[in-house]
Amino acid sequence: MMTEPLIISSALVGAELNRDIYPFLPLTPEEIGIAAEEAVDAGASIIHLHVRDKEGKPTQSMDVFREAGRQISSRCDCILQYSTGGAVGTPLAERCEPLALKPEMATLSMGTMNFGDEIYENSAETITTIAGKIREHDIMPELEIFDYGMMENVARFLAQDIIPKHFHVDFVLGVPGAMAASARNLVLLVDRLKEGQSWSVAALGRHQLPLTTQAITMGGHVRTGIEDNIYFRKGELVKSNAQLVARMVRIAGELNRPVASVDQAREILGL
Ligand code: KMH
Ligand code: ZN
Repeated sequence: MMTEPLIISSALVGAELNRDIYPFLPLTPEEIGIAAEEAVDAGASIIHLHVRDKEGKPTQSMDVFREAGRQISSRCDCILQYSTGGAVGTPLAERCEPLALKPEMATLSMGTMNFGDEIYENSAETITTIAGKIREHDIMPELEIFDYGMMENVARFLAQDIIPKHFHVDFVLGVPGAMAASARNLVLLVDRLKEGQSWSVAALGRHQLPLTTQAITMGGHVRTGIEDNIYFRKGELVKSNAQLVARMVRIAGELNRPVASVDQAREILGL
């Protein structure tokens, strides 16, 4: 409902950027820890995490996730949400590695899709394997929905008891080749949810600002961060993840939507 505190998730790193594209990208576990602390101080309660190896390339290595998680947790309390998506083409076994660390949350992409010129593979086998490990380690999944058809997969995998009954839904809109980041599409997707289902939106590039604002007014939650958008406004690069979080907090304030503390976020999500 409208007055439910707003959960802000901060997607700090992603798997698609590098320092040539975005010079302020946090890469080492320590840089990631500092970026997370700044984002949480600014109002984020979930940290959506990807990590990088020593060369700055995306990795799903459990060791690097462990160290990044340690760097974050030593600086601030927040809900750690580890990616199981990795980068396009990351082998399934590697995608699952961070789950053994039992973060409070982990992502679960609900279908195969075009990802620009590439294919982001999430076959039934992949979903079943990742969901199995999420269950084994008692982690709350965030279902990543990039396209409307993925909602059919949610229904199917729920009916087959493959995904847990308790989950959060994140609509990731605007990936080239998948569902466009339009106001109408967000309404369509939200209408497909069961009453009371928690959801958020992550929209790419210039769509991040209008769609997250729309989600605030619709009673949903938001994901912001440079994984999805590196421009604060046209021609001006984002300075830090915290800068994007702070703007969400300001907009929520103007719309009379309180921002959730980390404990409130845990309560809302039933963690
Ligand atoms: N990097 C994308 C191919 C997730 O974090 O779970 C997949 C992704 C989804 O970012
Ligand atoms: Zn991600």
